[in-house]
Amino acid sequence: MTDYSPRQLSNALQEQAFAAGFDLFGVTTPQLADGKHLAAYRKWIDQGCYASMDYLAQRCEERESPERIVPNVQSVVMLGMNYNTSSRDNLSNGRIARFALGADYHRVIRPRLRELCQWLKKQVPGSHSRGVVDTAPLLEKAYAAAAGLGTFGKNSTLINEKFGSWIFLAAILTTIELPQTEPLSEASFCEGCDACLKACPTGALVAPYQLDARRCLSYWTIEYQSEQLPEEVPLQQSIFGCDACLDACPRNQNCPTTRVQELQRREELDQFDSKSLGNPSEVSNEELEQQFKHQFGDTSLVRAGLRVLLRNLETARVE
Ligand code: B12
Ligand code: SF4
Ligand code: SF4
Repeated sequence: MTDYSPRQLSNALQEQAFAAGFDLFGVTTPQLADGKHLAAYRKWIDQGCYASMDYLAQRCEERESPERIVPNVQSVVMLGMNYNTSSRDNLSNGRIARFALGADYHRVIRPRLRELCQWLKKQVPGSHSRGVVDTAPLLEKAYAAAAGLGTFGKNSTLINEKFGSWIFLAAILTTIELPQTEPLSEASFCEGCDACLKACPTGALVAPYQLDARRCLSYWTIEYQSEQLPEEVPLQQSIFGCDACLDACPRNQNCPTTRVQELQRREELDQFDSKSLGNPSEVSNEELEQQFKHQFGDTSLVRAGLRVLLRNLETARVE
């Protein structure tokens, strides 16, 4: 066991995290000091804004108590990883959101979190830490704001002063007590601006800080799994995810690009279409699937799956 003070331990953990490719680090308490987040979440669920993402409604209570994720949790360490790639051009067959141009971020982040938890265990034997990225019922943006990683933008993303919205969030819940970092002042980023609300092609940002997933193209192109999209969904050029409200944000211009190798833009995505996987009239569905997994198996595209992507490609309007 290393004889660190809580402050030294926190500094050393930050160093480990930065060496592992994270760019932002902060610590907050398990109970959110700002009650509006949980209230807003409940309202969001009650109003049905989660669309068909039932897992968000099912584990509603757990979001109020991270104790249920890690018993006796004392600190929530929030981490941010810059995923910005060089500015995104239109792909030849539509648009893939920037977060999905490299490897699937879950694959990139999870092993790094595991290593950090192991490192913590070595420093404080008997402690327990768990890393989460999306999978646990945790309001990641609210915790990141509380830990001072950035503030909420009206587009509902967490925005950092240097990296803009182009950051993935992850958390380590730990039984170790670590000194907290300070939140930033809330309203500063968005004062006098509503560019994201104007840019959203579907009116999914129904009010500042409020996104209705039933209107959001990110939801329709990734999460909605049915054979056909409803006719009224204006896919425009989106084939996977949507960045319109991020691209429009003055905070998201000229941000540094990621230093994580796996998150670099994958060139083969520029040519992504059904033909790049093989001529559908010549190859079986099974071969097409295999080819898709072979080429894109480590990217986020597999979350939607080939069938949904082909549906989107067929529906998207390419200019
Ligand atoms: C479900 C989900 C979605 C859904 C719903 C999005 C949403 N805004 O909630 C869909 C599929 C649409 C989606 C889309 C995207 N997602 Co998503 N998604 C999630 C997930 C799994 C849960 C989010 C959640 O709990 N939403 C519930 C609602 C109630 O939360 P909310 O909209 O943020 O509402 C808060 C604010 O309204 C705030 N609030 C209320 N009133 C007020 C008033 C003021 C003044 C303020 C300041 C705040 C405030 O309180 C609410 C609760 O905190 C998180 C991971 C996680 N576990 O947190 C990733 C996450 C939010 N997604 C992420 C990403 C990258 C995206 C996309 C950019 C992907 C893309 N390009 O297509 C888009 C962005 C769309 C957008 N404008 O938000 C990142 C965001 C990183 C960041 N910098 O913020 C996350 C954190 C994943 C990660 N681990 O990095 N996503
Ligand atoms: S991701 Fe696209 S559809 Fe969803 S709120 Fe932002 S601009 Fe609107
Ligand atoms: S576009 Fe303007 S209002 Fe929207 S998040 Fe960015 S700064 Fe805030």
